[in-house]
Amino acid sequence: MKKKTTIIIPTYNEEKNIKKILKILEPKKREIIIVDDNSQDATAMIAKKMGAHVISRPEKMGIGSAIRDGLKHATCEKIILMDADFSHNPHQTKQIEQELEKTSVVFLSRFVKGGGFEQKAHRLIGTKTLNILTKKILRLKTQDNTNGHFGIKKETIKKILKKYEEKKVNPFYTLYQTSIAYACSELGIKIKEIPTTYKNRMAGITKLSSINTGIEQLKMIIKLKITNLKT
Ligand SMILES: Nc1nc2c(ncn2[C@@H]2O[C@H](COP(=O)(O)OP(=O)(O)OP(=O)(O)O)[C@@H](O)[C@H]2O)c(=O)[nH]1
Ligand SMILES: [Mg+2]
Repeated sequence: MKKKTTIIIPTYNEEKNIKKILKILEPKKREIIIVDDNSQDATAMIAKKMGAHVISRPEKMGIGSAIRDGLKHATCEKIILMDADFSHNPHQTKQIEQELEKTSVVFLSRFVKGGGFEQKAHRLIGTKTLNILTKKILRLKTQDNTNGHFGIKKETIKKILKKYEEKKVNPFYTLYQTSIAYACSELGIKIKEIPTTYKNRMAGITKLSSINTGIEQLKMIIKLKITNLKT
């Protein structure tokens, strides 16, 4: 039977999480694309063994470009983007797929009723502040625009990427969900937000610097703000 969902996961040294998460995501039923940046551990090998499609890149090149490269290989009508470390709940996959039967874009939101953020206080404050700034400056209606866990129809993301290409703006940076939210808002594409709880990574260490991500995000929201996607 033809698979209906592609799940794209960027990875860098996630050998302690990858087997468990792929078991839940079921590569037999779904097209799973792992974009691995030359992990120094067994991440790529385990992912291949479990039936995922592994795109191996020569060095650590960042999440945004990993998602861009993963999307180039996605063949299914429904696309889900998420991390490998269980911060994003893999058990919500079926729910996202069901929502994508009815709507084009589904955001998993930590900041709507029923959502949660189980992390240290300083992370919560940093994430919330960045989210509030992002929402206010870009006049977004969605409550969570930086989680990185969402579902989107292939035709919708194609339309959005074409728009960014026309405007010569690269939408693929670390918190790239914001450029999707902004495009939806400007182009009148409805987003459904469903609650989720963001958890501490299950195993392994972080690969991102919060400060660099924050600075990049501030630069990007200014860049997006001056980009008119409506014409
Ligand atoms: N391909 C690729 N994947 C990356 C890169 N940096 C991080 N990742 C993956 O992107 C996802 C998010 O990175 P994390 O290190 O969990 O970042 P975070 O969620 O801010 O930090 P944690 O608190 O540790 O969860 C994980 O699946 C990482 O393995 C990269 O440069 N390239
Ligand atoms: Mg993480």
